[in-house]
Amino acid sequence: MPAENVAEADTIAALATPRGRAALAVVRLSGPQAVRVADACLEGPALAEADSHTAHVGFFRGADGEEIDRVVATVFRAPRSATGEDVVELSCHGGDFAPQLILEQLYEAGARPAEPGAFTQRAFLNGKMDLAQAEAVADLIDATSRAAHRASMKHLKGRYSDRLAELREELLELCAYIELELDFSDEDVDFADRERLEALLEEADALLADLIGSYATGEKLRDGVRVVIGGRPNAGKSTLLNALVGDERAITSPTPGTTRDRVEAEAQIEGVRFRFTDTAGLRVAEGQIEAEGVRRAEEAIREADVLLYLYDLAEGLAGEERAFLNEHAPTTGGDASENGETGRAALLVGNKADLLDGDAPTPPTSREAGLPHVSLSALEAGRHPDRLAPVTDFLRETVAGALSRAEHSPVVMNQRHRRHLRDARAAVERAREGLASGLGGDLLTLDLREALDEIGQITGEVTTEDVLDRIFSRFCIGK
Ligand SMILES: Nc1nc2c(ncn2[C@@H]2O[C@H](COP(=O)(O)OP(=O)(O)OP(=O)(O)O)[C@@H](O)[C@H]2O)c(=O)[nH]1
Ligand SMILES: [Mg+2]
Repeated sequence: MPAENVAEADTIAALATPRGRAALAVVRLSGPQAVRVADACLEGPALAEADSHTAHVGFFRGADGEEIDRVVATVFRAPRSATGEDVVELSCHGGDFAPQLILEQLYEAGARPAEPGAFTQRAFLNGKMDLAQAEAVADLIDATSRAAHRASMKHLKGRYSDRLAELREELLELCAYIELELDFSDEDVDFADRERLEALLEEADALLADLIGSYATGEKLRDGVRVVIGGRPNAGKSTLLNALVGDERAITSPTPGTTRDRVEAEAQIEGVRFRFTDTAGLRVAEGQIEAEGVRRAEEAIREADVLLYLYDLAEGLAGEERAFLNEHAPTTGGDASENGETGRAALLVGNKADLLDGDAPTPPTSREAGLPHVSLSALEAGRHPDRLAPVTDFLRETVAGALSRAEHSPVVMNQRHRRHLRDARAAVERAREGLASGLGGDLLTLDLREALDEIGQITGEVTTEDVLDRIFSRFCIGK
């Protein structure tokens, strides 16, 4: 079980804020000796007598008695602290020296450097949060968009854990029914109402499928939506990329074949992170480098969540482009079972609308080559971002389902969780089949116990030292 026995835990210290120039920095201490170690270095307050949740100003002194900094020490007594142990947080001045000198002195006085995630690990071991919530702390720190931040905050508050706990309860209840039936089998008492069992298993199966399916959403919230801009040379792909990210990231020129390699840039649209890739124009290449560029472009299109396929309105869409789109364009619900409402999508964008004098731009709802179709002028959109609306509205649309889902129910953002959920679901399905084919109760409970075990590994009810070490090593030091 747990990597660190709470009773034996020593006292750890680490810098909780980034190094470098800043107004303040925070050094954290946690463990049975936290107050003693801090007191040994402080002049002024006597933390040993301080109440929990109180702050004290004092001078922090080095080994030779030299004043290192004036600090505020905040005391949190076990178990009413973030880690469940005695915690002292020292707010000192930022910069490269004061926090480091303070840390070194704390190590001298008996604390030990904290491993990455050690504070959160202790919080988990002391029952302050479950494993899924502890992982949500790491996700929160890593969040690169408002949407990802919001989803991890939900996990941190325990909504996801509650859902898993309910499921676990139901499965436990099922197991209990069946085991009861086994115990009394001599007396021929049928405790387990088969229909109720079937219904419960079906419910568990659906819930697991739903959570597994949410991973496609979770991945997009966590890593951003991959949008690839494809099309023939000179269609205006690089111009569109620059307009979308509001920066001259890619070189544009009237010479076809300007972009040779992928160019990546990011933008946040309504709190969602979009990762745009501009690609080499698709055509029969004139040289080896361009051929490689075209190969990379095709690869990027295959991997994209969203394809923006650009063409020059004056030239129209060529027959071979239609054929290419037919074969390669991602379509909504490509992988229906796991992609759910966040399926891959493609938009056809007729570009250089400014050059078509008189002709009205294509209405946003029209379809072409089986795809939704809009038109715009990427060149003008670079100067007037509101003219990007036909494209940004579509991008927003592709994640609207994902976002509203994230608002209302838990979204799995973690690969480890997905693995356990899949294994749990496989076990539940085996149990369902077993039940249908009249399998014995003892074999049924084996499958159910396995499902329980898999779910328990997500929240940390069932875990091993290795697993914990791996999970917490992802964290930053001081967290
Ligand atoms: N008038 C007009 N010109 C545009 C528009 N979009 C792009 N262009 C011009 O078209 C030319 C090609 O644009 P790029 O963005 O370099 O085209 P590309 O698709 O990236 O081309 P490759 O990298 O060669 O594949 C440049 O001279 C752009 O200024 C537009 O909406 N209107
Ligand atoms: Mg280009």
